[in-house]
Amino acid sequence: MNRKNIDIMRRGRCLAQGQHGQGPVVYWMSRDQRVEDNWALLWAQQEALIHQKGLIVVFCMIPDYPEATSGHYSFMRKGLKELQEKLNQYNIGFRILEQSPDAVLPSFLGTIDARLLVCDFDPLRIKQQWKKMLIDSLEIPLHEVDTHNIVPAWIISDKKEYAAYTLRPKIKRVLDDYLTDIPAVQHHPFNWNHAPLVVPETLHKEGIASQTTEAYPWVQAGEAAASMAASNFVQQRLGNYVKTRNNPCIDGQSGLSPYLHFGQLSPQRLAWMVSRSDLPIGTKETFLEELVVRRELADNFCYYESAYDRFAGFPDWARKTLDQHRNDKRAYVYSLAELENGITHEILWNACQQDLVQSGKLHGFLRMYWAKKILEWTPDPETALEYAITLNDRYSLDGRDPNGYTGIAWSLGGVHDRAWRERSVFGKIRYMNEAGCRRKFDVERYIATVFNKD
Ligand code: FAD
Ligand code: FO1
Repeated sequence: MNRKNIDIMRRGRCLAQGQHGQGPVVYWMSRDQRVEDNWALLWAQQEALIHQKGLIVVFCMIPDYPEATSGHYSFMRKGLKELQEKLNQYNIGFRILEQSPDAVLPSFLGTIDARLLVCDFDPLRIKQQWKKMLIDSLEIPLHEVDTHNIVPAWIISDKKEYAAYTLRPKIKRVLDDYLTDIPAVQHHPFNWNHAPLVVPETLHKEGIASQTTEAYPWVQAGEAAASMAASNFVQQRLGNYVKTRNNPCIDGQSGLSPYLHFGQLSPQRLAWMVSRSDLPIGTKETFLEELVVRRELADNFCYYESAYDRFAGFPDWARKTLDQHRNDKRAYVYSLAELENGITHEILWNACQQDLVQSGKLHGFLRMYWAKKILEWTPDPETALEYAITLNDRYSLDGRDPNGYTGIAWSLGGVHDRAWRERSVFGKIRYMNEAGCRRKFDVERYIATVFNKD
């Protein structure tokens, strides 16, 4: 086995044994919607090459992904359309199946007598459930490849980590070994000699429709745009990241989270580009702390904590302190509709909400303040959690992601944080308010920018 094969092999695992079919290898793509820098596709291609089989990628498009809007689907579809064209150039088939994987994959795989099924890794409940059902119903082997984390989530830790300081040393120990360049996918020499693949109707319709109305003008969908945005960030803006990333009035963050969420950009490629750049080590480490440690900590939380989006998922100390302050009088209580419409008494919060709704993004620093106020202004922590997740998932282009559930659990429930000075409603959960924001950046300028966009 050569170095490339070994590198591919350590990114995945076998989820279910089975009887190999005679047909092509199938990669059921879900979280990692890209051709380049995709260990799951490389794994599937390696299997297909060894056994001289065709290779096909399948995406199961469900119409009702939780809290996803037409804008989110449009962004995703544009990326998939580009992906299909690219796969075609590599002689790799592509199919969109418009049902959930557990409902549609077994019969599809049976029809083509698939050799085996490869899937990408995702800690979220919906994906775990789909995989469980597939394990029960498939007769062919199912392999899973983590192409979202640099070190596969099940390798880096076998338990829920307490905080960044417990995961960081585990990552640091192996990062040099895993943070490699990623081999290129090859033109596939074996045909998938089945019915010709046509552009699925959904891609056609949405591709054309969404060209006229751009829901997110600040970010162009697709793998090529993602790669360009990553290069531009590393070459032109990463140098100022340490100084500017906490100021919402400055474009200091990378803005790459939508690409990472939809898998149009490989986190490993981005980390590799950053680590190889000539920038000062401190700058690189600050960015890699977010991209690698914090992001992989979020996957760790969602993977090992099945209640990642519920009060029960908060640590003991946080549940205890929130319970003790459950009956504290709230100075303001807002409904979901009032929050959604951004009509609270605090203009900064309303500006954040409007920013989120209008642009599909909210600056990382403001996300913490935004979520913590929801805890302060709702009747109980369970309601706060429900509202924060609903609004984040509904409006944020990068929502519906482990980073979102973990960021909200950090803000409302002390996950990966520690106890702070006790106060009303929050108990010992870290507090944030508008005055704190004023100390960090020009609040009036931010508010004016948001409301003048109308
Ligand atoms: P950059 O600062 O450029 O960071 C680069 C990448 O590092 C990010 O794209 C992300 O993948 C990772 N990263 C950065 N900060 C964090 C963090 N705190 N935790 C985990 N990974 C991080 N992130 C999402 O991707 N989707 C969400 O829905 C989401 N919701 C959040 C909600 C709340 C209440 C909080 C506090 C945080 C949330 N985050 C979420 C995490 C973080 O705020 C965003 O990842 C970041 O602001 C995205 O912008 P960027 O890509 O420009 O970040
Ligand atoms: N994944 C799928 O496999 N099929 C879908 O139809 C689908 C829709 C979708 C819509 C919005 C969105 O933000 C994500 C969506 N995803 C879908 C999942 C996504 O690929 C991610 O894997 C998870 O949301 C985060 O891990």
